[in-house]
Amino acid sequence: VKARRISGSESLVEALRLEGVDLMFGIVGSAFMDPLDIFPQGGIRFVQVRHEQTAAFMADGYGRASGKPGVCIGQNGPGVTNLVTGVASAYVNHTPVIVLTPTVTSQTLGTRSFQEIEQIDLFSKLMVYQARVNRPDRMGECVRSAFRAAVSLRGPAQVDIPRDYYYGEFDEVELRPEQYRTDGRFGGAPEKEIEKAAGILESARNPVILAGLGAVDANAGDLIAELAERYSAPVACVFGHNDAFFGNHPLYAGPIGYQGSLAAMRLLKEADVVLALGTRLNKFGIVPQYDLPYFPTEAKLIHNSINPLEIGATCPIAAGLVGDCGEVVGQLLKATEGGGSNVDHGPRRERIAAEKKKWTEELKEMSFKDADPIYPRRALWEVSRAIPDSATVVADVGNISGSANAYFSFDSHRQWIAAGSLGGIGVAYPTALGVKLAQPDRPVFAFMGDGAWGMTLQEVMTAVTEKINVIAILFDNGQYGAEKRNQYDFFGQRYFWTELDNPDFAQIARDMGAHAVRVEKAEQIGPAIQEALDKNVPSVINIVTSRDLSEPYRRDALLEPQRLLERYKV
Ligand SMILES: Cc1ncc(C[n+]2csc(CCOP(=O)(O)OP(=O)(O)O)c2C)c(N)n1
Ligand SMILES: [Mg+2]
Repeated sequence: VKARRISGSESLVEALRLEGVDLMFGIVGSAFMDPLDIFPQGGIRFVQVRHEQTAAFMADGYGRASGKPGVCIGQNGPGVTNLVTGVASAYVNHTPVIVLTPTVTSQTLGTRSFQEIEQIDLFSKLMVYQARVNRPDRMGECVRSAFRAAVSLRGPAQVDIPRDYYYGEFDEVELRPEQYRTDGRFGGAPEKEIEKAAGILESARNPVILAGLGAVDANAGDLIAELAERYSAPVACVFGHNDAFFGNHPLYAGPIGYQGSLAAMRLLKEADVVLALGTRLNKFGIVPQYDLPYFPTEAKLIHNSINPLEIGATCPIAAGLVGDCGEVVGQLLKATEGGGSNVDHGPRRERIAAEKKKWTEELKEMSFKDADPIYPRRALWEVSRAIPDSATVVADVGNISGSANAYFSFDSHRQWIAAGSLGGIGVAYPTALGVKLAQPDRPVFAFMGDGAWGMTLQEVMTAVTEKINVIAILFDNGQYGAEKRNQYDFFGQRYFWTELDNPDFAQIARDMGAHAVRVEKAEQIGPAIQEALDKNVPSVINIVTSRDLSEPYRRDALLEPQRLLERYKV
């Protein structure tokens, strides 16, 4: 291949174009104005947000919804520090994201110049890869390395670019992704370990399968279904990954974890073998729910993760399977061919169906309580009935949006984008904007509380200008409910800094150009959602709920206050 004569900016844009990047999220800044000028010719649509935190969340949402890296950028200094929370989110979510951080000129690096901070140090614990371009002709190479890392190590990768390197010319060869990286998929586990795991599976009478992000990443749902059918094993989704298995499958048991499905947890509790697929079995995701300690400590655990550091890290294992979830399930299918005779299939399936039926009735009973305005769980129930099966849902952290866990199931992967392990409020709406750009043909909903909404509502302007038709479902209870719940449990119902004095959010959204309604009766929720779907424009449905609170996120991390000094006694 012949090299072509190219400038620094062109090298950057070409590297992105050849990766197939057609979207970038950020706010204009002089620090990258030169390449920005040629984004259109490079086929890159620059999506202009109102806060760089949104840009990073959008890149995470885009990455999670598409499997391809999202790309974000910010002005050196403040634009880059504004990216941090979204990047942290992508890091803990294992999302491939490219973070471009323009920096001060190479002549002034390290002189505490205007808008200079140590951007490499700043992100050192939040990236799977970092490179500072150290000469213009290495621009493209650094970008390619970032993609290689983001795709194969699953996380954010940073390219720090001194802003004088957009200029100057050099020769560069055109390289396509298949020439410098793989698609990031890894192989299966060693045969010896597979044999061991197969033997354990064969010995089981009540095996239960848990599925996590690895199943989504590997698109392994159908293979998992095949294995589940062989053993009539219920499949539960681990916390935060309700789309790791399919709601329309008879062996789907529901999600475990915070306010999840009691059917799934009761079935898991009596498992003699647990096959955990594509998950790290994070402790937070298996703490007791509804007063039920449900994780079976006596069961034999077969643990699969793509990351060897996660295997056996939280629960003792009987077998560990390092490898791609899809590959490993394929290996297990082969190794157990003709198996499954140890299980009483008929009674087992009846039991699973009965547990699911019982839980649906219990959930309905928990939801149908009279309140004025709407009881929060009633709102969740109505929303779950009104949104179409094809929808993707992005949920925030919060007492109400968190309790959405048990109300929604999905028939394909990448339809449930939870708040993620960082656990920040205000993630859902910006993440959903990125999700919608990755899945333009699906209706995309974002659930969040009024506290979360206060952090992100300015992005309705982004949705309107960029025509990103996300439907925001705002559960407005006039409080930081999840934290208020802790004050109820641990602080003698003294409520401090958890009250919110809200404006008319629907009116504000209309002023920003969105379709918005305020809903105060449960019966209005379904029609309001239908109307927003029909209009297909950026929409905000402000559901006013009562102040009733569901369970706290955790009871294990707070204690009764100790006040020894007179001054601090209540
Ligand atoms: C960025 C961030 N700040 C603060 C917190 C602590 N926090 C957790 S839940 C919560 C309250 C959420 O209130 P809201 O969004 O209104 O939802 P609700 O609990 O009322 O349903 C807060 C402040 C957090 N998780 N993330
Ligand atoms: Mg609230």
